[in-house]
Amino acid sequence: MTTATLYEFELCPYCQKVRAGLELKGIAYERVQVNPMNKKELPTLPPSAPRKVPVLAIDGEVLWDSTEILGYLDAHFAGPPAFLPAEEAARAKTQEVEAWVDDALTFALPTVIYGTWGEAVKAAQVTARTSNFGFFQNAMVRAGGSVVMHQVSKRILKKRNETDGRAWLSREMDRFEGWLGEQPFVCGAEITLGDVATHGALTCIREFPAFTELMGARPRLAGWYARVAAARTDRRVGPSATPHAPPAAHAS
Ligand SMILES: N[C@@H](CCC(=O)N[C@@H](CS)C(=O)NCC(=O)O)C(=O)O
Repeated sequence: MTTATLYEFELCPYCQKVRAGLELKGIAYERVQVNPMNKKELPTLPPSAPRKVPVLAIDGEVLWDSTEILGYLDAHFAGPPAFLPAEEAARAKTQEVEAWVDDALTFALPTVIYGTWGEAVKAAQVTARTSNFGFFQNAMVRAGGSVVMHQVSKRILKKRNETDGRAWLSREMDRFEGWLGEQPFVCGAEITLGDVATHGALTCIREFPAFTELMGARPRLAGWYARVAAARTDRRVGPSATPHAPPAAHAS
């Protein structure tokens, strides 16, 4: 049986895309938290590969880039679900949704994770809790991480000509709901790549108040999120799967 190792950061939407893909394909995987400062846990990569996460070691191969990894999983683990539908228009649509995840959603999400000081402090705590830091690095991340992350969020907003992360995310989710329409999944009755990528990326904010706000305001999105979460739970193999139960309380 295939067992994969995913090298990741907990709050990285690209890594969460891959986790969604692995779970939906029923592939058991282990997670290795990579230290963002030196990335020393990463396996040997060819010089052409960026030293970024996600990296997936699977069946003797080392893969990087979330889009490439999902493509590999779909090619080698035929499904169900098949991430790419056979019909051309559906295939183009689901690829468009994945491209939107990579180009827009993954940039909007950090601005609601790190947007306020309270959120940035919480995010630094999540990173410190889940990473392989030594005592001093851990203390540094808790103290300094929130400042850095808050700055990162401000920089993204400026670069994208946005002023309010929540308003931006809301517009992006309007777009997603437009693709979804009244269907169970973006291409109809079956989960495809666009669902995998969007669900994975949104998983990053599930511990944050913005997630509860978003789902509370959008029953159609909440229904879709729950359907994909149920499929991930049903098909997952092994203990590493992402918990999807909404957190009991949201400390900010
Ligand atoms: N296109 C890549 C993007 C990966 C990426 O940007 N990863 C970020 C984390 S969210 C990273 O590793 N950043 C560390 C760095 O740039 O040093 C993918 O889809 O996997």
